[in-house]
Amino acid sequence: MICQAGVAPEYRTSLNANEFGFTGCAVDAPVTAGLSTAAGSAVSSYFGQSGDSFGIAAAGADVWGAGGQHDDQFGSIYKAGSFGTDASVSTRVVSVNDANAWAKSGVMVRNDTTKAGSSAGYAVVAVTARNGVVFEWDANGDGYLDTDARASADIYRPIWVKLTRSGTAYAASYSYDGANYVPIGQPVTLASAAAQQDAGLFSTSHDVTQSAINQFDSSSLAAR
Ligand SMILES: [Ca+2]
Repeated sequence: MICQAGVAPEYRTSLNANEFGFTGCAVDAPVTAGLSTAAGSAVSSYFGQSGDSFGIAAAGADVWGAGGQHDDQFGSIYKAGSFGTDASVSTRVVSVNDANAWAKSGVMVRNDTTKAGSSAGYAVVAVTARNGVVFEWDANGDGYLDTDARASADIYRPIWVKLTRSGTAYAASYSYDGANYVPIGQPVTLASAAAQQDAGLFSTSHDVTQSAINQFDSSSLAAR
């Protein structure tokens, strides 16, 4: 079992987690040393790892806070303080299983991933369930994503997503092969971004009543 059943990390797989349904697992199910998990303000959030493959199931409303909406509910597996002023974080989103069209999984950067709804320096690049790929960022630094750029993509196949920081500029891109990346929108500047930030994977189901396991592999969470 994936979480607290005493199975060694190398046997924790997202497929096992799926089979066992995550029921009763702790929110802080362990991942390998050097990685952390954060539940954001998600209703439930469960994590699994096997090598560089990860699974996240997170029931949350969304990660979006514009137009009167204030949602920052997600699950994240991340590397604290790994993201400097010349860095990138990427992963291959193998599956986005959640039912809502705006369920999304991808990479997340912010000053402090544990501080949902308040930490600035915040941006994500994600594959959605049925709305292509998105680059969303917190333009005003209030800890909620409020601006986005979108691109159509074949979301029925695995897609790499990447967020790169060069000084104060953050650029998003996606790829089908992990080598040839296509930009999503233009580079942006994030208000109140710290010199060293947290970076990692995240998922939100866009539905507080349900979540599915979303799988990632080929992840690069270390500073470039
Ligand atoms: Ca904002």
